[in-house]
Order: sequence, then structure tokens, then C-alpha cells
Amino acid sequence: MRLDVVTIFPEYLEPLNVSLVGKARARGQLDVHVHDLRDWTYDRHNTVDDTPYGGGPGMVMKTDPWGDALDQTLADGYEGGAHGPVLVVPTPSGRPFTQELAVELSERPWLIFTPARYEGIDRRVMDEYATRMPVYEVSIGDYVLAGGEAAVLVVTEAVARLLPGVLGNAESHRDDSFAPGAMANLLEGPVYTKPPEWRGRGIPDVLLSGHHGKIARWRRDEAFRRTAAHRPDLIERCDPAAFDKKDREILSMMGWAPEPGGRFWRRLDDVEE
Ligand code: 6GU
Repeated sequence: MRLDVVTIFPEYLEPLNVSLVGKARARGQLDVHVHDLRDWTYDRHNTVDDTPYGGGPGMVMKTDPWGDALDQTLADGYEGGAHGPVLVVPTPSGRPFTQELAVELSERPWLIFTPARYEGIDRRVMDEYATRMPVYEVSIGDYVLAGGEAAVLVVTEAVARLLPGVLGNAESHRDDSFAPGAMANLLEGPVYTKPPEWRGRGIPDVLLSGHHGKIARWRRDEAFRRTAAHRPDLIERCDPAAFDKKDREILSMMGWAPEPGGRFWRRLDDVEE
């Protein structure tokens, strides 16, 4: 997979040399190119922003540096044999970045990221490139960052670990929380390793029982507990056909009940917080 990142802070992308993404690069599984947007400015001050039409606070990133940078990035990539680019534009007003979108992006041969600072990029840049390639405007969560660079690191790591041969073990993302079909999208419960006792704290007996059925059941119960506490929206979204008898018992104990349509909703009256 080829990755291009155009940014006014190329040094912010240094973490792409480290850990899983760094190793994928070293092995030739990822071909990463980081570009300085200011290379496509031609005035003394290397200006990339200007005041917004219509007034208001902040600055907007100008069309010309982005247009020239993207034209050259595309030309260089095609010349190097890349094909099928998609533009990934990090923005707090984008669609939520999810595991499903990570899987979709991991199936593309070439991602071009345009992290912005200030109040974002002049709309015409996205409209222009959308006539030539898919454009994904993505947000990594409901909070505001000072710029899109950290989001590029997040998206890149989520995508890179899905590439064939990047994670050592092909099984290792099968039961990720949020992997399609994983525990019906429950969060994963607690995990333990040696020693069996630490500062007076043991580990749940069932994990030492060697009884695989009981262990699987315990893990599922813990996943329900954790999901109910941290992400009740995930349980409400679940297809109730994914719940077995024991799941229903656990949910009921935690204050959840099926509505006539079958989906589970939390009873607000008798819930212990
Ligand atoms: Cl992608 N960019 C910025 N600036 N803020 C964000 C974001 C992206 N996702 C959530 N907040």
C-alpha cells in the first residue's frame, strides 16, 4: 500500500517510523511519502492560509498550495506505478472513522491524507478531487484537535495492522472489539497473565480451570458487563438474534430488557450505577 501525507508539520508524522507501522515500512509492505505543503507556496512568507469569505474567526487553508501539492503527489505516484488513489481528509466534521471504514481503506492500494490546521481547507479543493477519486472526510471522535495530523496517525495504524502479513498472527484481529462479527460487537473484557498472584490480587479461578467452554462463557459475560457500563449504545444496536439464553440472563441482571421489536433497552428505574 502507498501512503502520501501532505502537511505543514512533516515532523509530526515521525511516529510512522516506529513500531508496527515503522516495521511494515521497513519490510516494504507500506510505502510512505510525507510532503511539506509549504513546498508548494511561492511567496516570501510561505503562506498557506487566508481569512474566510463571509467573515468570522480563524483562517482557511488556501486552494493553490493544496491543488499544486495534490497534482504533483498524484503525478509522482502514478509515475511510480501506484493506482486507485483515495483522498482521506481528516476533519471534525467528517463521518466517524470506524473499524468498518478501516477495513474498507485497508483494501485500497493508495491513500493520500490531507491533514489541515486552522479552520480547514477551502471546500473547492475537496470538490475538485472528488471528481477524480473517492474522497473520505473522516473524524476520529467527538472532540476537537488542533489539526488533522494526529488523526492521520490513528487512521494509518488502524489500517496498517489489517494489511496482510503486518500483524504476525493472521488470527490476531479476528476477535478485536468492533471487528465485523466479533462477539456481536461487544467490548473485550479483562485479561491476565503471570504471576498468578500480584500484591495480594489473584486471577479469576475459571481462567485456571482448563475448561474451555466455561472460559469462553466467562469472557462473554465480562464483555457484556464492560459493554453495558461503557458503551450501552452498542448493546442497543445489537441484533438480539446474536444473544443466547445466558446472554439474556446477564443483560436482564444488568437492567436490560427486550422491547417488543426484540432489541434490548436498559430499564432506567432499577439500575445500580
Ligand atoms: Cl480528523 N481533525 C480535527 N482537527 N479534530 C478532530 C478530528 C480530526 N477528529 C476528531 N476531532
